[in-house]
Amino acid sequence: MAEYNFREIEQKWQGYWKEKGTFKAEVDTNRPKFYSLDMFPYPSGAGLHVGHPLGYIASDIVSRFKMLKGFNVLHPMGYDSFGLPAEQYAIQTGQHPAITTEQNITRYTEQLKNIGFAFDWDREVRTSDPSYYKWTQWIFMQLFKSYYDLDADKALSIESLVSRFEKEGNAKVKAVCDDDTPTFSAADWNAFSEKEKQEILLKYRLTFLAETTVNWCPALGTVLSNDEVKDGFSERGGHPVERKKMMQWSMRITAYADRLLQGLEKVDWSEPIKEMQRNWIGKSIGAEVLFDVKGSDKKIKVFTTRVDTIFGVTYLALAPESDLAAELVTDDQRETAEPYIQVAKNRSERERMSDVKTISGAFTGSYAINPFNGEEIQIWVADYVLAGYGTGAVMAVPAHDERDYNFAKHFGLEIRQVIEGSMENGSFPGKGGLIINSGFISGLYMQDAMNKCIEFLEEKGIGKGKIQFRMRDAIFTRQRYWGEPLPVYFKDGLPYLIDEKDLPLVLPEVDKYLPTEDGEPPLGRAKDWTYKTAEGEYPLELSTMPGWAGSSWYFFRYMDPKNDSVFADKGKTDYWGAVDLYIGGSEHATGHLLYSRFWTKFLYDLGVVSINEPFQKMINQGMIQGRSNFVYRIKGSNTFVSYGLKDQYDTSAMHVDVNIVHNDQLNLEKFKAWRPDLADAEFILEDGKYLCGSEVEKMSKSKYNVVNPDDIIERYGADTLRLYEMFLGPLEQFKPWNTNGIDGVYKFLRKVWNLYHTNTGEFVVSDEKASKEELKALHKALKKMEEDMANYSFNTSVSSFMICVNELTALKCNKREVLEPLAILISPYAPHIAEELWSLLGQAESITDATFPEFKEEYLVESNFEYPVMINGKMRAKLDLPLSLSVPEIEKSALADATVQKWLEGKAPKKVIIVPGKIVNLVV
Ligand code: ANZ
Repeated sequence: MAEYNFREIEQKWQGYWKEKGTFKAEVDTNRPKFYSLDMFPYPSGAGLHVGHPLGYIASDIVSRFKMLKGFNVLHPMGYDSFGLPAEQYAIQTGQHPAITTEQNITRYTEQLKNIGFAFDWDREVRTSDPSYYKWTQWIFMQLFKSYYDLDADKALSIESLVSRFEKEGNAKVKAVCDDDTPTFSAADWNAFSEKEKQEILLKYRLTFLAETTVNWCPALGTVLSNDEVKDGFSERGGHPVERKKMMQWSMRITAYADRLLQGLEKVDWSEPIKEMQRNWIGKSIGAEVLFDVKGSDKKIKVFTTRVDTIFGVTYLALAPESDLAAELVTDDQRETAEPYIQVAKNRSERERMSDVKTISGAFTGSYAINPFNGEEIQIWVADYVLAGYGTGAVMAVPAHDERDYNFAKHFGLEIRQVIEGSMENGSFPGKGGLIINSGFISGLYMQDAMNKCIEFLEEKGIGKGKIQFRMRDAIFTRQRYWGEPLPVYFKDGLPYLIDEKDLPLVLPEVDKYLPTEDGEPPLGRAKDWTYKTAEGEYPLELSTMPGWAGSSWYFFRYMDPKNDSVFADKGKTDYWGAVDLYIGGSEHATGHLLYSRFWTKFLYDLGVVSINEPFQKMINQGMIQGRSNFVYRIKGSNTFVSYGLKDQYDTSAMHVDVNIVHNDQLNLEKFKAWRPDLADAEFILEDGKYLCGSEVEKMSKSKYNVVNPDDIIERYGADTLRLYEMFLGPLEQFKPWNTNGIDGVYKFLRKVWNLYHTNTGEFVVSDEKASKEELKALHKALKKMEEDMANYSFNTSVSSFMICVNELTALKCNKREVLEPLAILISPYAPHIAEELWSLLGQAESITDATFPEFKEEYLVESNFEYPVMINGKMRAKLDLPLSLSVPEIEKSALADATVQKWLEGKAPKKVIIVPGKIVNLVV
């Protein structure tokens, strides 16, 4: 083979890896393990574009590098294959989502295989496969059968809770449960009916059914999670989202809030992602205070982080959604308050939160009593108070809280300063923290004052210290078809689990993928969607699980993907442990990454896995943006002007398909063929070319800037694609896909090829010893690779390969001693060409079985020095001498040199001055 024929080479080695099972991973306790994971894709209909494989290439390089370093590497790939797009498509076309999904997966797999990833394809998982979701359902069942015990600080079985209730009731049980859980004795419990008992247990179960306010998207016909809603619209499709109360399954993720927070300290993730999780969890330490309502037995509970400001409270404010708000409206306030409440209620919290400019609210007409000083204060309803946070009510301290301050200013309410520094003079809440004119806490500092207030509250039984989390329980159901059915049936209106032996509960067939006429989810259309027990036949749950269910534990399934008796064998999960490197987008910061941490901690509590945190190290790759190209049409004509001349005409810019532009030059024939209306297009060229303008934008079909990896591979090969994606810049950075530099990368690979081949294309390497320069060029690159791998810096390694290959080319190096390690060096990045060269070098095994060459510092130190030889103050010669020579040895070599002898004209120098490592000076 003469030329670098990437097509043949890549096909050959992809075939070889498949046939030999090169990347098959098995437990091997003699070797250290390395678990390298990519966020698995949702197989969409559009296929992969060049942005998708960026992270996969990086993790593949690390995986291959670790293999060369002797690690047993687990590097799997699979599909997150339940989800909305396939279902939307099914609604439009009637095609079963399973068929669409299968087609998309086939296409994705083909595209991924073309890139030459070191995936162990035998471990592929698909979340929509019944053999997979059997275990998603199983995990759901375990959550239903568990509660969170605060004394044990872990999940325990509901059975153990029931036996405590039987013996001692629930007064002493410290567990996470619904706020409205009643206190009962053992006698009460034992006297409860079966139905009553089940209702109580639902208040404790880690997954439970309850009426919840949800984000309802009428256009999509489903509930969405908070992270699927952006500014009041669905993230997918951009449809309006409303707040609505519905019976929903939830997951009590809040039970794990503290552990989710603490666990962040142990993982190696970027600080911004950790911070996003911390904010999402939102731990606040404060107090709850009960206020009496004047002339009523109603009470208002507020949550405050600054109970020390209690003497500065000038009004209370309630969320518009709270039932209490409507109840407290007095007759004389009805006319203003009621219409306000109606309007405010229908604005979602997010909408209200993002709209900080509009201040609106209304006085209810009722008064509350401050328990610290007996003062009567007005009760308002206000937009800025969120129903779902704390207690949905605030004690307002306008002097020290910005939102209260703005509200009080707007409505002319009292602003009373009780701490040094106040909003009135631009001081932030409680700066200084010294309490002034505040009854029994005057003269104290913030923390002491708070402690004293809490003591007072607890003594009087009107409040307590309270830790509040912003995070809510996660809603777990969707009124959709294409998801996991919940393994639940209903008896007397209460949910029960189906028998474990009946798993998987397979998704039934339906005639249409739409809700039923009575607004039930699509599963309501299924025939016989019932569960038969010895006692009778019961209806099954009609909602399905959300998108995040299957992706919350897939990393365990990869360890043991075919197991039918457990979700993954403990021996295997123990061996592979946590993911050592997780690469994926930062858009999952608060969704997937929290849910999977939650499920991992739960499985840990059950004792079925030994790890507490699933992802030890994570890198979030930046998005690859599109680089759009433009042509400029003279207005009202079909003539297009080249970029450099466009300002001389009145033109409008038009996106042009980047695939018919090369190095910004438009291919005129392809342009004419692109669309019928362009067939007779005319051009005004510059230097005989039509040059396009360019701009960086999101990669999208509508901007004609989508680049398909298949096209790049067809033209340059997968190795070029891999190197080029890494060469674009640091992995974490957002960067445009700019094909202009790709030729250079392709040429680099040809240069690599040519090092091992003669001009006539013969493979020739010599067994001669390599020179110092040759070894130096190689070892510089080896050293750089080691450093770069430790820092996950990929673009810099590509540059160092280029330097190395240029140096070796200049040295005309074809020594085996250098070219063998060179092939190993580049193999993680460009595995196909490396394998080919490796086999040409006479190696029988795959290059992945080689050992990464150790770099030796000794090759990097300069061993020789080029001495300038000065004769009577003029530089007359240069002498390349080892630095190890002594002064007399240097003198001897200098005097023996032919050029020096010529200048000395046979005379002996009068004076010899030698500075080792610097200069030789001769005076004659
Ligand atoms: C009095 C006060 C005085 C407050 C002061 C702050 C500063 P974080 O830190 O986010 O937990 N708050 C409580 N519940 C609320 C709700 N449902 N909607 C809107 N605001 C609410 O915030 C806690 C603080 O936010 C609480 O402490 C309360 O105002 C307000 F100088 O109480 B504070």
